[in-house]
Amino acid sequence: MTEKKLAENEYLKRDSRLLRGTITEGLATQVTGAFAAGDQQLIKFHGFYQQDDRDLRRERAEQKLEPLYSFMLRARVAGGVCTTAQWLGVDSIASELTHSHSIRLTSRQTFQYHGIAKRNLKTLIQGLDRQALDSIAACGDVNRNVMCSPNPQASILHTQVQQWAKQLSDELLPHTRAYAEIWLDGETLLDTAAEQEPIYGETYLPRKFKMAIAVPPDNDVDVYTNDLGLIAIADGEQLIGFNMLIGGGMGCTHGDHQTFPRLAEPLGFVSLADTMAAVKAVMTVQRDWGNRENRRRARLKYTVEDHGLDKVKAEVSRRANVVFQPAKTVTLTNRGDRYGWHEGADGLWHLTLFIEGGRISDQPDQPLQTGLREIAKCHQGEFRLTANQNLIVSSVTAEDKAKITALAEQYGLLRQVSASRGLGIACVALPTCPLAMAEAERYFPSLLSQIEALQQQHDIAQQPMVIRMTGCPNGCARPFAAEIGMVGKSPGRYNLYLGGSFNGDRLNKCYRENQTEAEILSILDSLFRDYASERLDGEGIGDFCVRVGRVKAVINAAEDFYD
Ligand code: SRM
Ligand code: SF4
Repeated sequence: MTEKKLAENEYLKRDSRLLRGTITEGLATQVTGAFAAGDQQLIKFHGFYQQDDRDLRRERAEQKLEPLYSFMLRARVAGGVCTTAQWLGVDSIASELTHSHSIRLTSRQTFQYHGIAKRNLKTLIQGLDRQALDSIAACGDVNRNVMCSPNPQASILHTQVQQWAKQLSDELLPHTRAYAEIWLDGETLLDTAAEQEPIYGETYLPRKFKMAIAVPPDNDVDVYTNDLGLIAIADGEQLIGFNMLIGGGMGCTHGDHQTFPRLAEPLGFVSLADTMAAVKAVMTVQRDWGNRENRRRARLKYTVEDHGLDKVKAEVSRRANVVFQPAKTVTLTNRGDRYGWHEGADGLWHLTLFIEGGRISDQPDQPLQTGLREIAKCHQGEFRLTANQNLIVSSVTAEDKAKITALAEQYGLLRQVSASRGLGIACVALPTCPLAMAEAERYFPSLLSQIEALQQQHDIAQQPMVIRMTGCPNGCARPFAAEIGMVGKSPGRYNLYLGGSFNGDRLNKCYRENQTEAEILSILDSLFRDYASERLDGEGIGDFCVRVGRVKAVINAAEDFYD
């Protein structure tokens, strides 16, 4: 029998000596700002990507210069919790060691730096290490940053769930010492043959793996879009277990109907005692059954589609020695973050700030980065990053509240935004993302202003709408789980998706392809007009689109998303 040809990355991982490759040699080479092609894949497991400024590509090529290479590094911050002391370190690293000088909060509760020169990578990673932060497994074919509902004001349960996010993150880390060796001057293992990766094995997972924990009634982490979602189940204020869901993901490729976004489906309820074993079993089933030939079909969502949920569930039960109970009844109603001050169940106060596009930099009208730095200097608590690219100044005592409010006002951090803008997310896209087909972060705010004007015109400005934009169909701002999604097709053109549910439990569907700004606004104008006059009491715009037949409901993604 001839051996199946695996995806190129499989051989790279196998031959990398547990993620070492020739990264050390590449780091020492000064003739290029880049790493060797194979290492460019391996560095992702260490938390960073090679990029170049796409705005400058043509100019550099005309000057016969190599692209202006730099690196994007993503940290791992389980559940998004970072002390203010850590933040000060994170902030000074941005100023000293990146060209962008900014910090970018991501849609998975962590932060990224853009514009790091190769020569600064090691210093930067060591700087993070001094803050007890790292970037290992922030990217690559491993379990990524574990998300959890960050709103500590809502209930005591959040503390318990946060501990679970941390525990899952720690337990599922790769065991390779490559990160410590290369970046932290750890002792070099001469005989790497003896080194083991107990969960992952030498070829790690077939693809990235994502996990999130939601605390009902909030679905602020978009739990259904993860490979593995956990919904916290409590008895009173005590966490007793989770409804476990598997097989979610957003990424797809325009024109390739073998790929599609999908929402996670329930396996059932697991007690706390069984949770870790069940999570590990899901990961090892995906490790062993996932598609290693075609990376476009390699996520757990396709393993579930191809083998069937029942078969995957039976194998997970067998490996974990867990019997899933029927999923408990829960209702998720909220999306997004609750801006402003809120008192927590523990009597402490939490201030949620709107950070447009997650970008933390100083702008003339809003010195955001300086403002957060000043708050971090005088507040001994935490900053919590949200899955909507926002930030919570967390655990403030009643006595300190006035001081924090004054600073937030002084630096223009208390920006009031419309209900829809407050729910909006856009991915990074241009100029750094190599996969972007159109703008997102840089363009979304101005498009939203025009959408807000239409909402006002039709007297529906108070109606919260989940509107999201990405520069390509990889789905980094989870656009297919929005009520209105816009996905880049080419410069200035987007596919428009309608009909997702407000709480994120139904995908949207393509309404029109390849639309210009004028075309999008014209469609929304007529949609908003109809919605204003025909909507039912409490009906969201996504549900409306489905009820009046603008789009068909997507019930089964594999069958309905493209039909
Ligand atoms: Fe993403 C690739 C940015 C969340 C699906 N994503 C990328 C890269 C690294 C481009 C690349 O491969 O070279 C982007 C870097 C842009 C830049 O310049 O910074 C990128 N993704 C982001 C972030 C920063 C978007 C943001 O604006 O916040 C998010 C970082 C999350 C984090 O902290 O870990 C981000 N990416 C997501 C999400 C949302 C989520 O996870 O909740 C998704 C959809 C969910 C999913 O995974 O299905 C997502 N990113 C992708 C994909 C498609 C994966 C797939 O299964 O097809 C790619 C491309 C790939 O992996 O080949 C991708
Ligand atoms: Fe880049 Fe596409 Fe992700 Fe946006 S959705 S950051 S354009 S990969």
